[in-house]
Amino acid sequence: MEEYMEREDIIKKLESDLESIKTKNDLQTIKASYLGKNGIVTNLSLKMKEIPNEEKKEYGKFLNLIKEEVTTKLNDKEQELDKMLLDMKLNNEKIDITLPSRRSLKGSIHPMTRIVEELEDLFVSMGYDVISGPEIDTDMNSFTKLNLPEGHPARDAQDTFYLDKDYLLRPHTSPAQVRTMEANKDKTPLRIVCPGKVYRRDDDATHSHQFMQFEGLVIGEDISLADLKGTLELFAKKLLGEKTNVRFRPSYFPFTEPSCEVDVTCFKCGGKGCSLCKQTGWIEVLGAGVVHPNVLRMSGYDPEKYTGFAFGPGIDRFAMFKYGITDIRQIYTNDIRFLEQFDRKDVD
Ligand code: 2U9
Repeated sequence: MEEYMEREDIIKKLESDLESIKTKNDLQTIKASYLGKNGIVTNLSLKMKEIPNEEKKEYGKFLNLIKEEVTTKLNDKEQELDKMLLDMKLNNEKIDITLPSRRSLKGSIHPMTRIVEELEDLFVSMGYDVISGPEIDTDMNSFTKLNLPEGHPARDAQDTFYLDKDYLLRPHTSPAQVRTMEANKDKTPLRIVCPGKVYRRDDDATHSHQFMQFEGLVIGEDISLADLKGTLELFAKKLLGEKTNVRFRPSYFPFTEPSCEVDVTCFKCGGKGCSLCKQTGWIEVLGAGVVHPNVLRMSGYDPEKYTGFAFGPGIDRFAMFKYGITDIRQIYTNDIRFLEQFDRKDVD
């Protein structure tokens, strides 16, 4: 009877101990004070040796009962605590599904990519292949094989980014065409266009270190200046509008002979004369010409059998004209407010 009273007291004390706890750590402390090394229940077990033999069985039953009761109460409290902590966590992480969602930023096609894709489609429809090449290339592919002899001003380190004496950041995409000619070994017709970034050392208000070119090269039998004229007229009308006129002025490039510079009707004033075209009605858009026999020979094409034409526009200004971009830096600085305008259908 005495033992049963003691059991009730222990359970009451345990209940009151458990009442105010808030954390699992508190629970661990209480568990240790009942079932741990010097705990209340553990000490009761140690008393067994003092109990007379005839009462040992009864005391054993009492010990089992109290251990079971204490363990159950501690486990119940643990479950209660787990539930409370989970409820608190869920409450803190509650999402109000009636709130409007945050706007997620959508990608858009960059204006330069649009121009490149439009030009690629046009030339692919005329039977050209689109090729590419490394932006770091050799002095040999970039100059020597294009008939630019040593000592030519364009080879000057003041105009070109040299990495060492043999390697440079390509100043035009022409070395990629040289590579394609050499890989094709005299096979014709060769019709290729090569869009890509090129690098020059001039950087005044109207030039940037890096710009985008879209060079083209055709090699075959009986390819003439007339083919070049027809191709570039089509190119200008498709890209800038059917009313666009084209004019050819004689010029000089080491890799083409004869060479010409090509003007188109001013895209701002339609040919009347304005500040953009300096009142001339024309805008220069590219250089072109008939491929020099030395260039054909150096990359494995027999100039006695084949002729070719090449052209090389910088295409940044086409994007500026098409999309009404007034500052060329906007093309390269990737300001999201600028770029997201090109998501709209009406820019096409
Ligand atoms: C090979 C042979 C010939 C590519 C050509 C031009 C004319 C030209 C520059 C002028 C100003 C581009 O924007 S710019 O810097 N280029 O005028 N480029 S013909 O001729 C080649 C290319 C590859 C094998």
